[in-house]
Amino acid sequence: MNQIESNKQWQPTACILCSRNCGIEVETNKQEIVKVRGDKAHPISTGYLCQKAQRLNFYQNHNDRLNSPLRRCSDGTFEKISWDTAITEIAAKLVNLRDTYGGHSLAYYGGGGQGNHLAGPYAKALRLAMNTSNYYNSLAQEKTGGFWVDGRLYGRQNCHPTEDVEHAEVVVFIGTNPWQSHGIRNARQILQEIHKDPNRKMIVIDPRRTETAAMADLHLQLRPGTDAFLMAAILAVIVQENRHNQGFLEKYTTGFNVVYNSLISVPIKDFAIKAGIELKDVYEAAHLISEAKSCSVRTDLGIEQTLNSTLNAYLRSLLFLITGNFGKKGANNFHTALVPMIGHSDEGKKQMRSKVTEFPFIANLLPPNILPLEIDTDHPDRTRGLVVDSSNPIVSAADTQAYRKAFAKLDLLVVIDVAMTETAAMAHYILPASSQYEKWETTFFNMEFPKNAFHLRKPLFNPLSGTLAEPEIYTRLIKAMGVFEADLSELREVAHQDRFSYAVAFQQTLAKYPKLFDYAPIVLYQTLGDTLPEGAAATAYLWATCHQFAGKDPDSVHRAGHQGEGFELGEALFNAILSSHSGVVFSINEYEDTWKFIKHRDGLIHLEIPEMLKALSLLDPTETNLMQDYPFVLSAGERRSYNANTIFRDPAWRRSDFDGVLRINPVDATGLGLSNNSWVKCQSKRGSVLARVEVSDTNRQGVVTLPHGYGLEHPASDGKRSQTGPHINELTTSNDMDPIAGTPYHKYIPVRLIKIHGEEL
Ligand SMILES: Nc1nc2c(c(=O)[nH]1)N[C@H]1C(S)=C(S)[C@@H](COP(=O)(O)OP(=O)(O)OC[C@H]3O[C@@H](n4cnc5c(=O)[nH]c(N)nc54)[C@H](O)[C@@H]3O)O[C@H]1N2
Ligand SMILES: Nc1nc2c(c(=O)[nH]1)N[C@H]1C(S)=C(S)[C@@H](COP(=O)(O)OP(=O)(O)OC[C@H]3O[C@@H](n4cnc5c(=O)[nH]c(N)nc54)[C@H](O)[C@@H]3O)O[C@H]1N2
Ligand code: SF4
Ligand SMILES: [Mo]
Repeated sequence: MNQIESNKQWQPTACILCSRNCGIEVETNKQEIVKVRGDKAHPISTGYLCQKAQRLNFYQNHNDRLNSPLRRCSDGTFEKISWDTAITEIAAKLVNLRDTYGGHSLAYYGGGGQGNHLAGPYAKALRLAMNTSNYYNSLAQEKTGGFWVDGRLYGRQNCHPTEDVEHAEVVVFIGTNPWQSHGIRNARQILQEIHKDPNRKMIVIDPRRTETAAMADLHLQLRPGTDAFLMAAILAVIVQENRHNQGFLEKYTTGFNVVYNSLISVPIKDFAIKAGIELKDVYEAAHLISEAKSCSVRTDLGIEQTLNSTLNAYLRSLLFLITGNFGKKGANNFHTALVPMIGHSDEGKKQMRSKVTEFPFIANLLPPNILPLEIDTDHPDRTRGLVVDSSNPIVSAADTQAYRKAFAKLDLLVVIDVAMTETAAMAHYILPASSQYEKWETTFFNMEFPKNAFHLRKPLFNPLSGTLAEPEIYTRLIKAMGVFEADLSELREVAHQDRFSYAVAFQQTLAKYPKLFDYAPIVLYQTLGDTLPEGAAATAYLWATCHQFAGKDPDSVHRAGHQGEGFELGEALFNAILSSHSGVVFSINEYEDTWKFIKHRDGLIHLEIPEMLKALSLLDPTETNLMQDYPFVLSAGERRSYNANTIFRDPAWRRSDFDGVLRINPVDATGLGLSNNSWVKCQSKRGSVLARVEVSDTNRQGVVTLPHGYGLEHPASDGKRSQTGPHINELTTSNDMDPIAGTPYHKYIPVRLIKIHGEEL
């Protein structure tokens, strides 16, 4: 690559700190990002950004950046090795494990964090070379219960609804704080718009009076872990008062009668008491939702990482479905996807399961909660080799202790990351990746509807010396494993002629070597890639993707302004994406198109899910979930102004909340003799962490909260490593998970608090 000159000009790129991936413009100086502002030309974020983006240089430059492949020595230290040695040794070990114990002895974890998804198809090719389906990902710490429900409702687990919050008359936020977490586009701007408009209403269901809840017309500050009760009570009011949308239900759904019979018998008052919500507020919520011209329901971790996670996903879907808020403006809708990131796992006879715990795959994923159990056992089919990319499970998955013990037993742990993470520190081999500002990159978190966009980012800097981009790492590994042997020289030549001839030759090559189909992204990388702008070879598979998408849905691509028919349209889309700086609208749909995305043969939504109706019937309002001696519920992993998963390692990036305070209600604090800046030991049945106290009347009594993304180690300039803030997954356990989806109860951890005196610290 040519030297990318240090540049005082504003250059477009994206923020990589959360799934929004707002378009930004940055000013750089040598390898530094010195100024950041919103990019008005970005088709979705249109200039929006939050305070965190200003700190991006702490991601690009810090003392924990990796700059050489490392191999663990017998004394536990690491030695630098060459790329060739690393690739050859890792490939040989993967092949050996695969051929000795079977592909199922290998697993893959992560693969693209919040903003680096370009390598996804290459990682998939590596899994094929490893001959394994074992794929663990943080999405299976949150969304898989929802995917499972979607599979039943709509026919496939990748039929994924999104929320048109922007145009909804009534918005319901359940277990999410978009003011901080930004799960919706331009969150603060849109929340302000709803808040200021007297004709629109916002309902928030959250045990904390969050920044979002404080803006709501109706805040239902429920007891943690009781959403299933509260949502069931709201649904019951709707059906008892005949407020469901009969016309919609008849036209678009089946199974409502059975659902009706379950809901009609819900003891509304008992459920409201269980949730700690006044009956009149349950009725008000039911009335607001059912009377709205349009209503959109947006949910997130607060109902996913807690009791009844999968049932919660079902009930939240019923909220918008039985009121007919689907397939129209301001409601919930499906979205398009240029490169789909959600898969589908068949249930029934063809259902795939993990080998040791026999946990079923959902959306082709296995939940991180079961991984320690899949490794740390004598079972002959246990997991023995693991590749981790863009993830730090030692900190971010439930049960750090179980993870440490299990990872120590692996025959092979390979970590691909930009930084020396806690997970990398346990690896046999560490492979240093170029940062997201040193390579072509993109996000697949494009979940907008009816207008959806894709942003391919160009590098701002040359790769840090010693690092490689993941597509190159995967390609080298796959080749060294000996599974990819084909003479591509002819195809490479044709690539330099014209794209149509290339398309024909590409098809012919795949027909000649059918095995190559699995490795198509690599074929494209190594042939068409040669003809793309400097450094952009890894984007070559997007050419095929664009053709596929334009072939399937030409109308939406035309509406997005791309011209031509057939092959020309695919070319136009790819060329637009490749040459654009700030992102490209690739599809514009009509709201009614939503119905085309349903995958059930009858084209209807199947409302009846027997397992969920059974779970609903088993909800017992007299049951107490708290454990003796652990009187508080800890919600572990709050999103705040200065956390961003484990993406930033240098604690200096924070402008406030330096050690990640534990928030506690004033009444609870007084009872324990705590005040601001007191220190407590927060103890669960699994472990304990120390935290500084912040007394806050935003918390419901009995609920304490700790932030996500702390507890990371980072070296000071003298090389000495120290940990900042509480490492919350010391408190969580593998077994505490949803029975269907395996999602952890991070937001429902019974704990006790012990005041610590200065001298004990
Ligand atoms: N600042 C910041 N933003 C982020 C991230 C980050 O680390 N920092 N991470 C990103 C990621 S990966 C994700 S998945 C999203 C998550 O985004 P959110 O889910 O919005 O974030 P959280 O703060 O984890 O949890 C949401 C809310 O759930 C509430 N809650 C806790 N228990 C319950 C309960 O029992 N019932 C209900 N109804 N609510 C409950 C909490 O009080 C909290 O307000 O954020 C993304 N954005
Ligand atoms: N207790 C508790 N635990 C939680 C949560 C909670 O609320 N409570 N939230 C959960 C949720 S929702 C999520 S999504 C997970 C997130 O947890 P993880 O899946 O671990 O993901 P990140 O924290 O985003 O970690 C990203 C990693 O990618 C690396 N990275 C950054 N850029 C690149 C790159 O270009 N290439 C490579 N190879 N690596 C790169 C970073 O250095 C970092 O190590 O945490 C989960 N854990
Ligand atoms: S952290 Fe998220 S919302 Fe904030 S600027 Fe970055 S991408 Fe946008
Ligand atoms: Mo997440």
